[in-house]
Amino acid sequence: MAKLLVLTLAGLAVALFKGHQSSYQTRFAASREVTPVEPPNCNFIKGVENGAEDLEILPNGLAFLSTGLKYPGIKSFAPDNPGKILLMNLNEEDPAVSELQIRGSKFDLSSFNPHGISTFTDEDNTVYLLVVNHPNFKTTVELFKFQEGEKSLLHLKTIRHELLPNVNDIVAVGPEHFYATNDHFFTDSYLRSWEVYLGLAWSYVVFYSPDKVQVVAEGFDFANGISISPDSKYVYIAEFLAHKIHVYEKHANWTLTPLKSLAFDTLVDNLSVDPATGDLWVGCHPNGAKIFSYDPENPPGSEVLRIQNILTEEPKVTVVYAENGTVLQGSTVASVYKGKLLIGTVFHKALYCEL
Ligand SMILES: *[C@@H]1O[C@H](CO)[C@@H](O)[C@H](O)[C@H]1NC(C)=O
Ligand SMILES: *[C@@H]1O[C@H](CO)[C@@H](O)[C@H](O)[C@H]1NC(C)=O
Ligand SMILES: CC(=O)N[C@H]1CO[C@H](CO)[C@@H](O)[C@@H]1O
Repeated sequence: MAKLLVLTLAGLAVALFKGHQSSYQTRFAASREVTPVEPPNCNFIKGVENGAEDLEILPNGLAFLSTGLKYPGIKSFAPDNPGKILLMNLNEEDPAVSELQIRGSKFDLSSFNPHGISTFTDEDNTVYLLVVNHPNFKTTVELFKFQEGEKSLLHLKTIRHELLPNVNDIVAVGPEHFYATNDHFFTDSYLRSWEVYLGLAWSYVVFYSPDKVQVVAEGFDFANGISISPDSKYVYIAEFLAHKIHVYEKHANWTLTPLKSLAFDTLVDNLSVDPATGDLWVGCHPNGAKIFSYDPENPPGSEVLRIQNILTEEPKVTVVYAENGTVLQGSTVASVYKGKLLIGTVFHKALYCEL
């Protein structure tokens, strides 16, 4: 009897392990091959060597890039250097990046670990940059005012809240109003960084304003990128390990209701919306397992998708860029400006392509 019990338990353990293994294979797209797709003219952006996890292009062609992310369990080529915010003017012939100086006596530059970024431009054309920061593996959202003439960011405020424990990405809808994805995994707890393998779907989305903070969507297997439609009516959320993009309707009271979801064969990271067309541009990880266990001999690939007509019955999905990591490792974000495509990565380089 005891023997039978042991055998049953062993069987159960094997079944659980197999089940877990196959869910791991699927969630992390561990064995997917990449068929290369390359736009005709792509060049590395000089000066980006330690990732450009997030980027945002203003309607006037100025692009902000967050660089130097240290994410628990993920490769960094410069683990001791603080992160930076870079600026690039896409109207220039051969645009170069320059570092934005950060001003403000209360801001600690040495622990700056920027992650998702988002801008908000008010009626007076003042540009605010909101940056998810992880000083000492905690989460804050930093509010800066962009001072274009001085090429600097003036630090105005640090936002912390118990409903913002491990933020990945944000999308600003006002200088101090934003939606944020809490991915659940960004902490200094070593154990927590392994929970990503369990598929707990404990990740959620929060609306933040100075008066009210509330959970507006939950139950995600790693909520990652978040963005908003040009008419501000819809919020798009990338569910990284479930390979889905969810479309939510946004209400006047800031709550969200689910409208539809699209499934993909790749890990969807950050989303950007082309203000001119409403198309979604998605930075993806075709084989996510390689992101979480970095091997320079077999690096993670990159993939960029364009989604047209997402609200219709038949959205059109195009692979615009795909590469096995020989050129570009671990793409996270893509955005377009006047026929040019900018692609950022977690810890590697950034590409600038003609479409
Ligand atoms: C927010 O607005 C939506 C749509 O009008 C409504 O269904 C919902 O009950 C409202 N929620 C709250 C908490 O007021
Ligand atoms: C990646 O693709 C390049 C060019 O297509 C090829 O030479 C290389 O062997 C591939 N690497 C891997 C790891 O598949
Ligand atoms: C290029 C781009 O738009 N990236 C987006 C990544 O996600 C953050 C948070 O939603 C956006 O603010 C960025 O704009």
